[in-house]
Amino acid sequence: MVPSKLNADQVAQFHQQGFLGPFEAMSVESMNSLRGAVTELLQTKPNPYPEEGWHASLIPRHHNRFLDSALAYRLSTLPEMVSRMTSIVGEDLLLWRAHFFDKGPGAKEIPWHQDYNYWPLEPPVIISAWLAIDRVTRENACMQFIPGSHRKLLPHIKATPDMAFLEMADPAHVDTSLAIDIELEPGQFILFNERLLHHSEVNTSNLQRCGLSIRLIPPIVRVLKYDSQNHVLPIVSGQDRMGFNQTNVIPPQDD
Ligand SMILES: O=C(O)CCC(=O)C(=O)O
Repeated sequence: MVPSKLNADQVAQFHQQGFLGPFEAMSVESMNSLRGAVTELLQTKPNPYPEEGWHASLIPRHHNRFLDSALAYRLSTLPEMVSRMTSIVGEDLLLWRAHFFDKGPGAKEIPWHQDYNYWPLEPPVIISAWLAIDRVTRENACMQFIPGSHRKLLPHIKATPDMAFLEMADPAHVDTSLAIDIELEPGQFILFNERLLHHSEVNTSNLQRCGLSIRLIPPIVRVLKYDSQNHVLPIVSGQDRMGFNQTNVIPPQDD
């Protein structure tokens, strides 16, 4: 089956709100059947093990596992997701990063932030998808968005120690009364812009809350700082006509 594209109205809606979705990348049953394998993966160390400490929230076991795991590569490149992402940033796309945000009971709050603030990309053009591994609801700290907030860049300041990140959007500029909950079933995903304000609460439930954030860039974007010695960007759609980034990689294969 040919994977779905977005129509012009949907692309316009994405530009207006800074996000779009949810959409289904795989059925609830299919995602549930992979849950055990994801848990096992997140317990293994990637090899080589990247240096730590360059970003407080990025646990190496959760970061860029598409480089060493066929399962993570598959989840990061699901056709129904990548195809819709091409509708927003064009047919040629590289997989820059993928990170499992695996929030267990008691996991810290992720502060309000715009991803743009943190990223070593020039120009900072990117499309993100957040793919639900678990059922994510308000109860287990689903992501929250502020629609339309991508139209303004906000100052980011040092985060308070109770937060999962080192920097956060200055609370004086964030109107949390506008926040909406992004509740998703396993296998659903939401697309969002690199400037959209987003956040998630402390997970006060006894439920795990895992999602995979997938970041694709068009090849006109240059990565200014790689995440680890083995960080390479697989071409996941079209071709790389620029050659700015390291793309020469054979993705991990299922046995
Ligand atoms: O999973 C979360 O709660 C936050 C994820 C996030 O900040 C992101 O995907 O950019």
